[in-house]
Amino acid sequence: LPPEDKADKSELLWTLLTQGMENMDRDVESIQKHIVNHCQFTLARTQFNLDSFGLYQATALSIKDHLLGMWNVTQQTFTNKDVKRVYYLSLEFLVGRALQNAVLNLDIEGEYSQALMELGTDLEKLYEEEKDAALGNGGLGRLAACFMDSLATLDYPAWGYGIRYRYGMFAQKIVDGAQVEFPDYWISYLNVWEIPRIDVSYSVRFYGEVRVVSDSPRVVEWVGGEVVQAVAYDVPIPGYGTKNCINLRLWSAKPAKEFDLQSFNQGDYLGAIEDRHKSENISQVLYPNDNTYMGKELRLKQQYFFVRATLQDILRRFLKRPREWEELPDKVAIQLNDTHPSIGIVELLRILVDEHGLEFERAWGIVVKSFHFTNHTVLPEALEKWPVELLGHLLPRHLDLIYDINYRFLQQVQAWRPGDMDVLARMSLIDEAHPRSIRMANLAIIGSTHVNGVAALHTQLLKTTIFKDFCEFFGESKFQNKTNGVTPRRWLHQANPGLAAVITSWLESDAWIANLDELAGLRAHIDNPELAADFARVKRANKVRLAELIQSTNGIEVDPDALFDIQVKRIHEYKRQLMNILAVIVRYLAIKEAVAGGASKAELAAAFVARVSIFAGKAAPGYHNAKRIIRLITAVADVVNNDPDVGSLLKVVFMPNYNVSLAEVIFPGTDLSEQISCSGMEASGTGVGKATLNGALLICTMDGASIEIAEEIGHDQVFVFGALASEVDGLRAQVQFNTPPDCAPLAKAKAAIRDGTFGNYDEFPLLLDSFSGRNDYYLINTDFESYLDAQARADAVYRDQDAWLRKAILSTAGMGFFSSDRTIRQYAEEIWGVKPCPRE
Ligand code: OAK
Repeated sequence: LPPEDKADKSELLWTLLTQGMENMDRDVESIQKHIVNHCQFTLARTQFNLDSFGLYQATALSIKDHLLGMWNVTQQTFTNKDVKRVYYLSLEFLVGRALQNAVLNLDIEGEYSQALMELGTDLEKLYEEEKDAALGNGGLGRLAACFMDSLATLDYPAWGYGIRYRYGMFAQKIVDGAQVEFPDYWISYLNVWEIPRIDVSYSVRFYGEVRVVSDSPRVVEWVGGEVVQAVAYDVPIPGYGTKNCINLRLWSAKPAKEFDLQSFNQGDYLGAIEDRHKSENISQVLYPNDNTYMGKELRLKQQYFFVRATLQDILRRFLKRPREWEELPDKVAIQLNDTHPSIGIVELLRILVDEHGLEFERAWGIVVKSFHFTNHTVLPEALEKWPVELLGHLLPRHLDLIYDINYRFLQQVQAWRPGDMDVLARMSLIDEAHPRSIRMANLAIIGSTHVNGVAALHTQLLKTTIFKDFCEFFGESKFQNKTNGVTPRRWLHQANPGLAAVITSWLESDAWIANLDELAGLRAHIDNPELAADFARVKRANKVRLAELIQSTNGIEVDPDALFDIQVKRIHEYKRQLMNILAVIVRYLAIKEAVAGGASKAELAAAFVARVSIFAGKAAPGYHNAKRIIRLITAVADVVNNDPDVGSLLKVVFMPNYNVSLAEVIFPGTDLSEQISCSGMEASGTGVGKATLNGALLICTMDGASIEIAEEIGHDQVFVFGALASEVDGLRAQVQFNTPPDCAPLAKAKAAIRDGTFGNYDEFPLLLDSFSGRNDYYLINTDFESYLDAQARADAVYRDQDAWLRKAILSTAGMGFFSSDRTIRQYAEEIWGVKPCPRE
């Protein structure tokens, strides 16, 4: 420890702090005392008012104390060794619950379980008391959370940075069959996991004007406007099998002191209070859009607020020792999780030029070397483009700098392709179409050293379509692939203890938890019927658990022996939940026809595999067609589930409020996982990894990560269908100019919707129109028959349970590559240049 820190502390304080940094007692009695202490002294509860939630809080607080001991030493180690750190900047972290994750990562579940049992409660019950931390929408946010787990587990010197939204992802209720949104006030009670750092706070300016201080050399300053404070809240992130514990720093907006003072001095007491509210608005709510961009000023405010605070924090840490600015990229790698934090590129440039007086070119060189950028979508509607006027009003100095960056960049482009005005227009940071806007992806590309996609096909598409010009200009080496992964700790070890135990016993080791490649060892036992029996037993138990949850949330009774066919993810047209429910309608109509034709029970059972079609997912509140799809699913469910002709041959379930905790119950109980996006449109998909890891079979298009998963587990294990990404453009042109008629089964399904079989809702004609004929942008008609065929193949295999189980085992066994540990190692080695830094 640096001796100067010691100077102002007494010897006793110094010694006690040093001893107290870690090694909390892990025996049952100490744990009990620790928990009870928190009940009494942190929560001020007595034996008369201590409920389960209080006990959960006290238990979590005691676990947090363990984490903080580890956290302190970890951070001190990073500082002492002066290592290069990676900073993961993300507007979203979809973490979910933390207690069980921490208990398992610390390998202390046995002790806590016993300690609580003796105190008269059940640890598992306390897990359920925790509210999900839902600071994210879907794939991108959950990926960030998996990455934090892997970064900690692999001992990387990493920090996550995000926003502490007061309202996370909205809670979804289904009212009269339709989605209704409710606010998710997740920190209404004490959030036990966070440490407020009132002393770590930075000011953030908005609006105002740029003043020229001197012309030569040119010096400007940004003054006036509004100033708010960003206050840090730290969340410790434990790794598995390591004593390292890293930090997730979330910023909360508070009124700035100067700002308040001014109002108070003017005697405007109430006005000042109002202004307090205004500034706190910034971190109030997570924007609930997934894969779409909403050009709202408050969202840009959030983005700038976030990067301004984060960069000040990063630079403060960097400047703790005397350094040259050129060393910044040797000590700091900043990863941008999509373009959402990309205004940070301009902010760092501004800090270096305006606040530290660096010459532009020198500063720009340092900036580019420090940043790296991940793209998560090729959907045009998701690419961020901020209107010039809006950005210039909110961040006037940044707009100047964007023009400067663009001017210099376009000169290079011009030299590269003299006279090619089209390429200049395409690569410019400014889209000249009305209203003129800033293309944040272009900014992120030219302001970063590396750009990556999240699956092989996606990266290929980036290089050949939306980022083609840039790839040719900068060369291929700037563009990398980093196929997504998921953390095996949460998605197998925690979510599926039954399967985890089976795997550990067959591999005679639990090394797979930290090294998922070990799963391949299951293949050696593939012909052993006892392994199949173990898999079958665990899957059935997980399906029973899921069936009980369906019974309690939806009031629908489902048969655990039926095939559980599951599509859980955000509702989006490109993901084609609509195609899924249309195929369910086809199945329903076929059952009805068979019954009408006089089929006996036995004949029905021979003709149809009993299925439960399960859906879950949220629609963005303003995304009308997504909401109509939910409406259709619930309408079909109402009819099918109450039709005595159908019985248990088919059930349809829409589970409300899909979130991380629900996913932890759903994936282990999945038989068949639907990954049926229109090819080329799902960048990667991560639910696919979670389901397959848990021994689900895959019905999928050749899209995103499914392609690589099929490769790893063997194409034979997967039910593939549909057009290839390379065929999609041609097929769309065909739909446009030579529209084919609906295939017969699709026509039938549509007719049933139209004739009111599932009720007469205003929504349905609009929904039908949205994908009929020339409007079929997502190629539902094109892929429909091949989808039905894949479903029939799945049914056939399900009838042969031995064959099914063999595929399920091979699916799990082939998932080693899709651990987020592998992904993170690749980022660390191929992009960031950071090395593991285990604690001293
Ligand atoms: C969200 C907002 C804007 C842009 C993209 C997203 C997003 O969540 N994209 C998703 O990212 C996941 C993680 O990389 C991918 O697995 C999904 O395919 C992609 O849709």
